[in-house]
Amino acid sequence: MAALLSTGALAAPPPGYSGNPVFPGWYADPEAAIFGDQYWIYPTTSLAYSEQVGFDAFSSPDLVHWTKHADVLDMKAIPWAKKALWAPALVEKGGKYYFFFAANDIQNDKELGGIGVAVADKPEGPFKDLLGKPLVGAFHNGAQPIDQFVFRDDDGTYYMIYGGWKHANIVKLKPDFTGVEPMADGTVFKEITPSPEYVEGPLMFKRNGHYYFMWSEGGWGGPNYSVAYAIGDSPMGPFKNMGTILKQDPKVATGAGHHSVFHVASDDSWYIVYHRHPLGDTKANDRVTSIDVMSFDKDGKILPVKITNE
Ligand code: FUB
Repeated sequence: MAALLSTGALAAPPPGYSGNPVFPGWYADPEAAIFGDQYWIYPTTSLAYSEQVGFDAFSSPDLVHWTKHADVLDMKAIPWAKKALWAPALVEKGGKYYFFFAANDIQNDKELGGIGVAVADKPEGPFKDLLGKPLVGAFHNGAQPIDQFVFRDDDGTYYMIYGGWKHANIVKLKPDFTGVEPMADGTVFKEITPSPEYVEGPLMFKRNGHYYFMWSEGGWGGPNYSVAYAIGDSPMGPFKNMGTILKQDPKVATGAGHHSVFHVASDDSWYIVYHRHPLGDTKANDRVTSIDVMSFDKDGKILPVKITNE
């Protein structure tokens, strides 16, 4: 998602700002966005593929009190989708809200599927499919078309970074989000897998002129799922691997990963929003959404995140 950077209107939440998980229910792959004076989280409804047929969203003025918006994008509004709606990415552009999602299982079921985009007039929807077909509907460079993240660079170019199955690609989006177009070097699907450990869940932001590329690694659904990052001077890399910054704490929760980030511009505070498994619960889809503080050292390195129940 590209909307993680606030315009400065929001104040940072007070210390001890929340309680983890931040809202009840099995919700994974949380997308963090700031629209106007509200924080938003758009998660995957974490159920079996056949039951992942819609998305709820949550809004908050303060990262403490959350309002649920049920069914903001329903599978009925996506003619080509049959199941497995995954991993939202949200962008506001020109007064419209764009909801990128993945649908169906092209890997196992060999059916039409992949990354789609829906549009609405409000952050709470209702969102409707924009294209009538996937935006990216096939494997390229070995990357499964899931887990898309939309990054807006300073020049106004929108890139989509995506990929499961241990490969990550970057594509340049057309300005109206109806497709992809070649990048400066003529490439359409450029592989930027940052590490042999990369699994899925990419995210990018820019800070002090550097591009931070984050991702999830470790076993899917397992206790060692974690988040690592790299830094580069361009969205296309090359990237220097900086290591793991979010992982399980056997006293708090396991399988912490597939995250996104809130940046509160008014005081330059950062929060990581991620899913994790409750202690003692080993079911892969039993995932809850949590928020913790993310901070940087003086050289711009991300410090290891302390996961909490606060
Ligand atoms: O929620 C479905 C899948 O689980 C996502 O696509 C992956 O990133 C993993 O979190």
